[in-house]
Amino acid sequence: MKKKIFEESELIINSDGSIFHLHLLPEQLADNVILVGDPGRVPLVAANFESIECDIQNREFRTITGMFQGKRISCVSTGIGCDNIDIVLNELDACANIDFNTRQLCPTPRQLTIVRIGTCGGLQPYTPEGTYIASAKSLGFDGLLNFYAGRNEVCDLEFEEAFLQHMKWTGSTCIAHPYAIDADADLIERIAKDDMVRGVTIACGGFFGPQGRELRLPLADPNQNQKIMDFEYNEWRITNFEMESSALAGLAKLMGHRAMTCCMVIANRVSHRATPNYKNNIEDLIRLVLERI
Ligand code: R1P
Ligand code: URA
Repeated sequence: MKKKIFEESELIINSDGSIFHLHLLPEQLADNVILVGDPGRVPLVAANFESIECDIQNREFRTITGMFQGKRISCVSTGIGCDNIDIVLNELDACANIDFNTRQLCPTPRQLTIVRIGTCGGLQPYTPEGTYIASAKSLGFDGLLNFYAGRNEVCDLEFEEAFLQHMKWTGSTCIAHPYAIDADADLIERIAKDDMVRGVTIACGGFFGPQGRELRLPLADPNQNQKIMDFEYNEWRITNFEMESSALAGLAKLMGHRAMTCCMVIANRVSHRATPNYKNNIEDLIRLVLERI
């Protein structure tokens, strides 16, 4: 069978041979990848490395590859949101699995291990500020995974249906049709020890309305957050809001990579408290993940 060629418009490669947005050469990508939202968090992760191989930045995407306790690791910033995760995951996967010279798939698939370290909002009394939450399951309020074939084969359709019914988001009152997707179970086992709550994370396409924050604009569903906090299904409860875990878990699963997200709670929506100066506290979470990845 003739091998597929990825055309110039579909796989955009810069004149120096690097991938379009990340500016990364395939050989600069390690098998272990830490994703962070804030580009300023990349040097914080890399401060733990014993040696640094490359430090590349374009737009909000900064990558530092280096060695940590004998493991080669790339730390990449994604900026904010699921749309950026689409760019980062597709470009990392292209670096790992497409030969940029021939524009064809590499003969042997390469699997990446990807852990996102982020911040989030806690939704339960037992997830106060400072709690580390590993997203065993994510509910995507974004529509990203719906654009890819195979979405139904990797998603938990019963969970999706139970959530929709509970929210009463049906017919003309349907605000979103979230997709439910599990993180890589082995990776969760390895990274999420007793110091992390294993939970269900809602990944939102926004920080305000989609997370039930009401400033000047009223919400379409004024009871949204209360219903989310009350939702229970097979002993699962929704633990937190952030903005990337669903796209990461979903795309990684479809591509054959192992991925998960763990976040530190910086605001709790039950107690209405927040810790905006979290930068120092997240260093402990970074260290835990580096040691366990
Ligand atoms: C919003 O403030 C951002 O913080 C969270 C959300 O997912 C969103 O990206 O994650 P990061 O701290 O990784 O950016
Ligand atoms: N990140 C989010 O997406 N939501 C929060 O409440 C805090 C951090």
